[in-house]
Amino acid sequence: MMAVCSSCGGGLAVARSIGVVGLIAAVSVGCAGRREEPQPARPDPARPHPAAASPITAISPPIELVLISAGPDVRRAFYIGKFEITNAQYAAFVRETGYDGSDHPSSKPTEQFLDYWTDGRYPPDLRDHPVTRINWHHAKAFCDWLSRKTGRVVRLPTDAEWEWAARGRAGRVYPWGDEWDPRRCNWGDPGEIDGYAETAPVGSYPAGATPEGVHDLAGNIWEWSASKVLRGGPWCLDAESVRCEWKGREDPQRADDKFGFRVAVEVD
Ligand SMILES: [Ca+2]
Repeated sequence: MMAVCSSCGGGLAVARSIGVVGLIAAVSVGCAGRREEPQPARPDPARPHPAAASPITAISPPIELVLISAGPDVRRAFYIGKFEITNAQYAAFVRETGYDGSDHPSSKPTEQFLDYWTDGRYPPDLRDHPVTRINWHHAKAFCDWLSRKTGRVVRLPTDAEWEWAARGRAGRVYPWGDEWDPRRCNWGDPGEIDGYAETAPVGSYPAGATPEGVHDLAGNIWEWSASKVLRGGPWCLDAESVRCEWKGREDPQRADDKFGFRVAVEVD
């Protein structure tokens, strides 16, 4: 099925991860979806308490991590980024390596790669916004660099890991619980409710975090997973499309202004 982003007119195939065929998402910007009064985030008793995980301090700003336990489809505990990777963090990679967005040593840079930056610098007001205009290869290149730099295994979360982190054992519909709340994430509202017409600084919705403290798993940007599936729904789609079970499928070489990522780190 195809969801059309009204901000760009482009199509993005979206599928429910639980095999229901024929679901059609309302996708226009400003589509309110179901609006209900906010509910408090419910702790998931089957999940561990938030665990202190050592942040990755090899770059600035450091990358904060949250420990996620093993689960039915995730055999080993892992760390996941508390936030999406920001422009400032991605800039540390570009600055140190001179990376130009070439997918492979022999290829040309992707035309859209960081095209909102100027001379290798991000717009100052977007410092803490998620980096966008990166394709799957650009996200992986950052992870590979950080693995070499830290000696830890830094990679994109698998599709299963992402979903487990977002939904927990309770199988939450949204990271915070089962009830839609238009103020707990950056979705297709043009900013009247959620405050942002496009990307929001990471961590802008603490009430939308999971019980373990992982932020922005609904909305803000589509996040590349290791399996090249996009998760989380971006700033331009409706409530239905930022549910934890939704997936986006795109060309891994496309660097859209709604595509970014967060890291996973293997537990030693
Ligand atoms: Ca919004």
